[in-house]
Amino acid sequence: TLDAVTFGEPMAMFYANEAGSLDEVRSFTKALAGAETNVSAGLARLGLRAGLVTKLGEDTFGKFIADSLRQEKIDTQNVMFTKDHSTGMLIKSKVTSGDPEVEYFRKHSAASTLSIADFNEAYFAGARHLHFTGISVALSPECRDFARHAKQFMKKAGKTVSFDPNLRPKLWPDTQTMVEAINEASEGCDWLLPGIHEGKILTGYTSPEDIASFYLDRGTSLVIIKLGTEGAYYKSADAEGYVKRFRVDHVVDTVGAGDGFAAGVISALLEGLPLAEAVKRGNALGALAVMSAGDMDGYPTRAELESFLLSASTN
Ligand code: KDG
Repeated sequence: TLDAVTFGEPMAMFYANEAGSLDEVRSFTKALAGAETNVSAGLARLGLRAGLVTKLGEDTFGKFIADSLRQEKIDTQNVMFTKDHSTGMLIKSKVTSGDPEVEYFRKHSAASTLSIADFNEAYFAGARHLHFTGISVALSPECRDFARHAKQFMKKAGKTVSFDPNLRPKLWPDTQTMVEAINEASEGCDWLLPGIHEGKILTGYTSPEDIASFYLDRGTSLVIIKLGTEGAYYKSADAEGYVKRFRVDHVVDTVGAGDGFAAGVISALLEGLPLAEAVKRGNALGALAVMSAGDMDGYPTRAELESFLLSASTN
């Protein structure tokens, strides 16, 4: 059995080795990316059994991804291949502050063809928990149906479900379509993990308290809002609070922090840790993630997490 299953689009990523606009950069490093992939890698490094469900093209990037997933000890038994579509990829710029520029090459990718016909009940039934994100919902109508089906299947089976909105406006025709689809996807999920900026776009409210209440009123049992340098805020029916971020002296790259946060929170909640401790672990993985260039390079093993928690400062 698996501790957690997720589905989505792993991608080959090329991140710039030098600052500058993407068309001018000449040297890139190849790495594994994709929000759900990052979360499963984060869970696997902490020793949890995590499975990723996806479709890859029968091409070089597909092979690279399949090999990388195995190296990360992510379960690949439900990774499928197709001849008819290519594996997605992206390029990412290097910045000295703020978020990098990202360009996708993923239209009609193999992963975007994941459909209900591919849904493997036995595989999902073998997992304790489902995590998914708004990126999978954005990829295609087939993926959106797959997401709805997976969520309903896991809920019926009495499992927990977590959802990270992961708003990617570039993947949507317009804001209203995005907001409606993401709010629909969040319905019925147990744990919701939006960033504060995403929460504002999705609910129209500005404070973490109001954003959390919006979703609690609609049936979510726990909302955890990522506040960047302010840490995170959590709210459930009977508890709420702020948890401070860890101090980071030098931010190298912010991408992958939210996925690290999700892996930290999910692993801790599955282990039965108290809410505030789970959020703290999320903050720890987020902090470790921003200190390196790849999405997941900074995600810790269990031992690295423990030593970080002993030495890190929240001042
Ligand atoms: O969350 C990190 C992702 O943004 C990155 O790995 C690429 O999956 C990706 C996406 O669709 O933006």
